[in-house]
Amino acid sequence: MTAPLTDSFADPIDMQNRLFAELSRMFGGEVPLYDKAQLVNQICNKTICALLSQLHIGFSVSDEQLDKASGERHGAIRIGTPSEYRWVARFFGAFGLEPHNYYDMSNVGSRSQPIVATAFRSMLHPEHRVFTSLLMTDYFDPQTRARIESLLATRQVFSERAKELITKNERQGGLDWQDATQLIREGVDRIFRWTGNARDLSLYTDLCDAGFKIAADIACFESHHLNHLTPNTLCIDLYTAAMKFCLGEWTREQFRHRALVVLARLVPFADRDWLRLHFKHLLPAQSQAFRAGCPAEGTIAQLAESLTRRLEQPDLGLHVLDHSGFKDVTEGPSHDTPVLLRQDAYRALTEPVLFRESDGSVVESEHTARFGEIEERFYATTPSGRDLYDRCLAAAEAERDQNPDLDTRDIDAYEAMYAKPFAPFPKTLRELLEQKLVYGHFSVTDKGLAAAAASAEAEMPTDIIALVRLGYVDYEGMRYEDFLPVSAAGIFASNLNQYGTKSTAPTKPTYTQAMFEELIGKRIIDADAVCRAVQAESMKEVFRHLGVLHRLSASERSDLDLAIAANPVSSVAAKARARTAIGV
Ligand code: OOG
Ligand code: NI
Repeated sequence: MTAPLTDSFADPIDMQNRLFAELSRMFGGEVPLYDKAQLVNQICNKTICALLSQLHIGFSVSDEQLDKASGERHGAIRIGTPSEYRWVARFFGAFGLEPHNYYDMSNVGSRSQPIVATAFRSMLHPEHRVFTSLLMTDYFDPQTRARIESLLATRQVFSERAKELITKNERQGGLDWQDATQLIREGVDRIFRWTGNARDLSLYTDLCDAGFKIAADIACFESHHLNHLTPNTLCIDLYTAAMKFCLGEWTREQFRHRALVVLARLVPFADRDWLRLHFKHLLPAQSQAFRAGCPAEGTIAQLAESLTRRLEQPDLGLHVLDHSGFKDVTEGPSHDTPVLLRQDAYRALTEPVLFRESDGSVVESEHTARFGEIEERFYATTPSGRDLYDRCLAAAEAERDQNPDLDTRDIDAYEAMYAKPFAPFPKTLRELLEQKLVYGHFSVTDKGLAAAAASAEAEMPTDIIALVRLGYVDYEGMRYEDFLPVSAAGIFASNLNQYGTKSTAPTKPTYTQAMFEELIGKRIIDADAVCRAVQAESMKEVFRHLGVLHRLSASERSDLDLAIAANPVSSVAAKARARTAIGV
């Protein structure tokens, strides 16, 4: 058999972008509120860009570029059986989406669910991701388990054509655009589509009554319907305020006040590093060419006023649409701590469902699961950064529990209260790197090279932070590209309106990553190991360029080499640089 020329294959990243754009269109067609929320986000993002162009002289973004920068999505799907899961994993494989990190949701205290999961994404500079859960039926008593499994055994989510295309992709090592387009259609029209059709009302009712809503959400439906599809935003605080205003939860005055606060604090916060995080297609050289500017007198008041006017237009009167309100508080770090990610959402909608029973009868009912999340991503933490985050978060949540509705009474006071426990966290990339709380990518500067050529070898420091301070080395943060088990658990809890699901098995099963990998037929990539390797490779390059590699201590050198060797793909650094600019 002769394989077609590789050139004739569609680029998996282009396929990914096409798939997620189509999924987003599908979701918007099904849920009008989702489409409107996109529009609110776009309008808020434009306001932010208007401010950014005054903070960074030379920065400007066309509508098209902004669409590209904000086209990123993450979805969440919940799968019923290992066999279905293997098909899903292979489907994603055709789009260059590989499993990253293991999430054991059966082990998060009172929020536990019968779920283990991983997230599919590209390893470097991911554009999109899907949090993909597997229902673990052995979490339940034998009778419930048998009922769930026998219903699941009779559904066929992947068509024969989809399976053929997936197999063809693996055999050939790619798909041409004709096949790729068909596979995308299979995903959008069938595999991930919400049909509103369900089966076995009595099982559905029994599972819900017994507190197993998650199992009902998975077993009684005919597809792996997306339960949310999350875009990113340039400023989650502005967006959530705008949504609350458009949904009729906030008055004009409340919104305007909030917009002023949020825009004003972006002035010091949205520095060059912030810009690189939020416009991931921007090349370092492009961002370095911008000059620092200062907004003209009255700019912020003007921006807030025109944003308010736009959101007041009838097309954004979202209160007339079916909705269940917006969440009260944003999850994640405080507004001033740029690590990991911050998320918020409009609450899950109650949607009509038709149960088609085995005796041919059709029963009308409803189901609440699909909701509208949004997120803003920041720097990826090292294990010690993550540890600090977990501690700060626990303290902030304890404060929140002490003051249950401060957020609705006084948002400014709430924010100050929530930010206080995060005070130990530095607020700038430079300090975060100095304290080794986040990962960085380092590169030597012209000044560094000149110094290396001019000065005696022994005078050149071998400490990366010392080199940064001297201006010999430049740095970039790495963006956090994964999920947080605690907030994922909160999402299951809030959109199913159920805090956790207790195991009813004779003995509660425990799950391991190795077991899950066996079930899904793929090795899971450790995202942390990739970040550590990228950082180590960049540091080694810097030391080599400055001629000091041999002066590192044996243990420093072996730390770098071990991190690099643990890298799931070789030559990450080379690939890390190969990204496309959007010409901002
Ligand atoms: C999984 C939720 C996980 C997130 O943003 O943490 C997730 C689910 O609800 O199925 O999407
Ligand atoms: Ni999500």
